[in-house]
Amino acid sequence: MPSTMGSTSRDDLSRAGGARAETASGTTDGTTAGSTNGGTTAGTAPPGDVPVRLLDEKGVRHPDPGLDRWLTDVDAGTDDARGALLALYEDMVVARRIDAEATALQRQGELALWPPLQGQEAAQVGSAAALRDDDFVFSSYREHAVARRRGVASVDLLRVWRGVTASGWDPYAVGMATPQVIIGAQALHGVGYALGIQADVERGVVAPGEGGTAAVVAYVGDGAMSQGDVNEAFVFAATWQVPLVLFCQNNQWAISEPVALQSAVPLVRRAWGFGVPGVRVDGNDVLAVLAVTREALHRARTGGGPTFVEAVTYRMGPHTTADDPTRYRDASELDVWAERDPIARLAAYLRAGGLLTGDDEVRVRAAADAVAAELRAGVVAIEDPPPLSVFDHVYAEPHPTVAAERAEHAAYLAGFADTGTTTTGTTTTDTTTSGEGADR
Ligand SMILES: Cc1ncc(C[n+]2csc(CCOP(=O)(O)OP(=O)(O)O)c2C)c(N)n1
Ligand SMILES: [Mg+2]
Repeated sequence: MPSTMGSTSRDDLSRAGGARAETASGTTDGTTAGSTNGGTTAGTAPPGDVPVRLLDEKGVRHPDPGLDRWLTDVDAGTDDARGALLALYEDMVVARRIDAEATALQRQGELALWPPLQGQEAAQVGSAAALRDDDFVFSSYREHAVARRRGVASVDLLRVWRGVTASGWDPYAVGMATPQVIIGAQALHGVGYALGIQADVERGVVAPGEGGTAAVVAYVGDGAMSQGDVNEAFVFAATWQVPLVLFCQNNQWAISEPVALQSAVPLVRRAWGFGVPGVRVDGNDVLAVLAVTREALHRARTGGGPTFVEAVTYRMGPHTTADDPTRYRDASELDVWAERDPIARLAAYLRAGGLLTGDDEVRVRAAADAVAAELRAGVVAIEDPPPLSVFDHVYAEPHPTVAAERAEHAAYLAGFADTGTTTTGTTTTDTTTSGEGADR
């Protein structure tokens, strides 16, 4: 095989990815506001490839009967409606502030790693705002704003990334599983949970609430769409018609691989091939995201089965703090997407309607700074767990291999210690310092 073949075609695709990133949101010509799908976001025919949108890049609101009917609360023009809109704005600002603080904490050695969400605030806040308390979320590692909206305390968002625990929160307390790092696995977990909801209702274990049953949202990335797990999840979800929303944040990149490498067609078209209705939405428009997610959840709750949402957005930062995106993407791409910033867009809309005053902006900024300060103080105060506690929860029951590895590591650690007391795990009682392993 010619040795240049792979790299040549890969470069071509990379460029295609850049071009697609430029056109994917369809926001350059200003013609795409509103639904392109006859007023319904996921009907019987495949939707267009142009994302549906309610707020254009300048923050101008374009009416759309098909989507507007899901937004009567935020459109009502009442104090409550203004409060709801400001809450969306504040959640996005605070999410970005937490993200910046976490990135700084990683740079200062307080976190091992951090996957930034900057640019994806509208996709996350808008979709999470559509959820009920009894719904359940399965996410990847980047959905910090979703977790916060579910009720996860800010400092708990960072525990895993400090390397001190396997889960920063109790999934059942907030209705959101521990973030998944195995790409796409959470799509199958979501299908399984949704099957459980279905079974509980069918057997009368749980009665549907007002507006229908609980539902599941599983968040995946554009890269995850190439994983077997996600494709299997589509098959099961469609076959069993489970109450699931598969929410894809197409942020244009899977680490250094552009979305054009994952799919020759818009990702949303894949869903229809599985028999799952799909909608492509401007992921930087929080109102459109809220509307399409509400519609999808309504379908799920009322026996209409799964829906796929492709939220077209952009990862403004690196994949993680261990990544350097300047090695694989043009700075010009960032300029294009900066013009589509989700927070600036909502702010422009609110300001134009007199819904966001200067005082409001000062208050929101102060609230975000307070969250960041509390976060920093909380994170640096986290104590390291005993090193051997890493073995405690590998299996629920004792396991000989884990026990052997644990003993070996205890002996190794003892070689460094004056006393054995600092190296013991939470379940060990052996604090002796035999000196064994000191020469390893
Ligand atoms: C099964 C599996 N394969 C590969 C990886 C390595 N990996 C980590 S993140 C990532 C890219 C994921 O991209 P995408 O799904 O678009 O999500 P994003 O990071 O953009 O949010 C890969 C390949 C992994 N974690 N799991
Ligand atoms: Mg991606």
